Amino acid sequence: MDSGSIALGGPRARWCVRAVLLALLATAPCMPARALEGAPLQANGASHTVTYDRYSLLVDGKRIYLWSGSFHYWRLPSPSLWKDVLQKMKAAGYNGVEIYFHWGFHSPRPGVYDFSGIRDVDRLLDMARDEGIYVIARPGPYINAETDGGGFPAWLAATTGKPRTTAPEYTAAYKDWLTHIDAIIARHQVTNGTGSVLLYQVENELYTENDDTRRYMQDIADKARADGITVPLTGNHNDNFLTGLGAPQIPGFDSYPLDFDCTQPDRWNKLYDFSSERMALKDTPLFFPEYQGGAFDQWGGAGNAKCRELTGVPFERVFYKANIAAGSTMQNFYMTYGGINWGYLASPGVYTSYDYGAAIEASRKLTAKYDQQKMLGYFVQSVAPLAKTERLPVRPPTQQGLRDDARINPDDGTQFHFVRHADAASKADDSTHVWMNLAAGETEGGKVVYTSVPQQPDTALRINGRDSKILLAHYRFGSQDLVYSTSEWMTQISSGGRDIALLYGRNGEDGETVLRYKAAPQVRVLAGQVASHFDAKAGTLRLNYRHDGLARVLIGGADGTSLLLLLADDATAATFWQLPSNEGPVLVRGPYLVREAAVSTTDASASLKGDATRPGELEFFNPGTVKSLSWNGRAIGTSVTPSGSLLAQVDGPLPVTLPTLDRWKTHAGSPEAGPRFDDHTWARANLASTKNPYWDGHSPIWNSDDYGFHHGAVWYRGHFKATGHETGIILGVYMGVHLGNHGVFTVWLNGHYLGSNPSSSQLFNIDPSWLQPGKDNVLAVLVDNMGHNQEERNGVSKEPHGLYKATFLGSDAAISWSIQGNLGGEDGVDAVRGPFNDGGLYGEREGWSLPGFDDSSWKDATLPATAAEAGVQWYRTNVTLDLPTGQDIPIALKIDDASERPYRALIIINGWQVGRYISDVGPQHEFELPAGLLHAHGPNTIAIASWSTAAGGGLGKVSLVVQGNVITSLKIDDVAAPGYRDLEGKMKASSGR
Ligand code: IPT
Repeated sequence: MDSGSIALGGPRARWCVRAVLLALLATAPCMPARALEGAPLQANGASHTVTYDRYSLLVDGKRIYLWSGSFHYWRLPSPSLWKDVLQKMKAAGYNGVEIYFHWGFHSPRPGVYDFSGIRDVDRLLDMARDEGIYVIARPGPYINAETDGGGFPAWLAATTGKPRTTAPEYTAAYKDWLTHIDAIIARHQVTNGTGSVLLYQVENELYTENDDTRRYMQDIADKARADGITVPLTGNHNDNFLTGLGAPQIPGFDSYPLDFDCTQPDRWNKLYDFSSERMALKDTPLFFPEYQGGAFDQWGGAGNAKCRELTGVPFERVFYKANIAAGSTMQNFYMTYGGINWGYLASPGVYTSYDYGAAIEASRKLTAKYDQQKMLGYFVQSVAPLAKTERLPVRPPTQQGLRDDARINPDDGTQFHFVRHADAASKADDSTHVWMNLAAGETEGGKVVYTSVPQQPDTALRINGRDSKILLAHYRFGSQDLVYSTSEWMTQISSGGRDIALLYGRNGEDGETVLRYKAAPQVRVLAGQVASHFDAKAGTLRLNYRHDGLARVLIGGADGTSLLLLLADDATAATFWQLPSNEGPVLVRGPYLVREAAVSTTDASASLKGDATRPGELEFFNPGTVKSLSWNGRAIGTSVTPSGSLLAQVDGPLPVTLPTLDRWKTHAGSPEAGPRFDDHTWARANLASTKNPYWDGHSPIWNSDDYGFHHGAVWYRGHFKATGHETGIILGVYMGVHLGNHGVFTVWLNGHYLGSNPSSSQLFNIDPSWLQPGKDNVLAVLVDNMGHNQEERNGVSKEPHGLYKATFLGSDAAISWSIQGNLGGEDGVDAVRGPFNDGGLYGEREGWSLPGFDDSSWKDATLPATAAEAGVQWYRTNVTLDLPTGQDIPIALKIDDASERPYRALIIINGWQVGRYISDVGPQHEFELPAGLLHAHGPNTIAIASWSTAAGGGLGKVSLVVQGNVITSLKIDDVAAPGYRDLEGKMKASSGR
């Protein structure tokens, strides 16, 4: 959301806490394995300070630029992969990760909390600490996030009082949640010296500011403090809760400038300049808790590729740089890795993939957006003066339509010029000169002396289309003094008088870099074409070149210092990796990903770990004394290059072919539709009252949430004594209305199909020959559940689900309803996979989805299949995989239909529901099977429930597809979960059989 300008009240006290609650540390895990880059964290458990002023956050008094991305562990149900995502983020220069903790994901019923297995957030926070990445903790209680109920546990729907207020029942419920989650967060705080939690967010985008919500916000803050949270409290409430009661210490602005319509990926909205917010903030940095990192997609939407295009590299360049230009030192991108809405995690409107068009794909593959993030991430981490800047008034660029927003570090004079089209969306190809005050402070007749940059005749700075460039000037690094560069700065590393700097630009565009030297330095061009010119009077060395591949210039100063300048084009810059090591940062070029670096000074070796997609070069830039390398634990041969680097070769992965899925077992899966089905163990839907404010008032209550059936499909069976005059029945069903409704319900009378309806209410005609006058007749209704609404306002997350209206035409026969959803309701049989995994289809209740279920009596089948009638049909197959070890091979299950057909399907891998497919809605066809749920070495069970809402449905072609293939150091453990035999007893007990 773009924010209007804000007015701030009285000054907020600068805040500083040294944690004294060392008692809390009793259960704290061991100390950080590696120090955080850019923050002097010691691996000794000593407490640290987290403070802030109007420029930036400070850890132990040292400024940091917080460059962070959102990641939801609950959308990646395989803990080994959490490490993968965190390592990938860290490798791209992120020093922060923003994490929503999902109340409903941990609490299947009141008073019960689960923090084990895929819910082990202690483990997650340990990983973040070990990877050296700060955490912005966001425990809600409300989180939104396009998840069921916006993260509220579904059981909250059966409580009184409006959520996100001080209503007593809600207050008691959320405080209990906070007690549990705060205890975990508290023991991972930077301030305790035991973890990397840096900030704690209070609530989420609460835009209703009144006396009650102020009290509510303050209650959450007080609760956090009482629970031992000592890091600064932050908010993302835009213009709300800025001062006074309930105001978090560091307010924040969420902004999605391109919003969420991915159907027109070329459409840009106006760029909102947050400079005025920056100026208005007197005591806090300009913080973006959520700046657009992609866009979620909706049922029937354009697909994630379009969302990635909409929010692609040009968007990142122009908008993220504009935020830096506005003076922000705290940016978090929502999302950096999106993941999947496995099970029933989605809120109404969004489908299984929550890829979000983010920098890292749901399959965990890196994208061009990631490369761009990396260039900026390294820049903000490596150029320390950026964390404290003021606006610098400058002369506008020579070319009209371009602007230069400049900033300066008031202490050391480092300048940053941000050059782009004034109309951010302009696609003009412009060339310009910018004006720089190169001798800071120097004036002529009282006027600032400006130099036109670039200085080389017949060259210019090019802004071709939706682009933006940050030009660095007056920057001292290592033993060097940069006057300016029209290439962009990616990073530098230094050691003992030797410096290496990496700069980049668009392929084919000119670059000019000027450095200061007292005496003529020795310039050796090692690669590429670079012209150099030393101006003895000015004491400057000017280099001119065109960005193309990688140029290398070695510059030896008369004083014995040396600088290796690496001048790359964008694509080449993306092949560089900077990693922290115990001996300071190292720079590596070549592989797909470098995850870890460690240096041993005793044997002058470096151990590198990472991923490669193919055989190729690995180059280690060595400012120190490293002489040998290992890659993923094995020594690799090296040669020394003229750049002084070590060059080696790394292997690529072995190719893989996946088995075809051509042998299926099948069984009909909707016996509830039949007249003789025995429903005596089902709950009678006869509650006389509900606390749900949205129930329309009539009794008895049929809302499935009131019976503890919160997720997935629900069956209703209604018995009635027919008069014989029933000519039709009007049925109404709640299915979640937010963002459009793609729910459906299917109806049978005495086993005869009456129809399906995708909207809330419909008249179904009754053929008199289907009735049994005077006898027991049965209506059967199967209802899909698209999830609980997010809680935008008025308690709408509590909107009921399931049947609400059933009225005969031609008869007033009374119907007595029974209801059956997921087995056990809130007391589900499978605590490991948890409350979002199972719905109420017959096969889900009978364990047909589980590995180890004996399907030998089922019929053989091949796919695609066409259903002769409406109903549910189950398919199962077993696939044994033996993928090459030491490789990470993301695999998806793909469903293809030649054309849209009336059916939807649940996709279940080894008992984990990882996909909801709707043939006639779309758009998703490929469903990630997260590694660890899918066993790379051993048997796998795939189960698919196909629900034809009319004849002519049926399950399409099903195949496994490879989404990527890397050789890797990542270790992926299978996620332990029960099979059929483990749950058989509990299932029988729960179903009353
Ligand atoms: C913002 C939410 O805070 C976040 O949880 C997520 O839902 C995001 O939107 C969209 O993906 S709310 C803002 C768009 C009003």
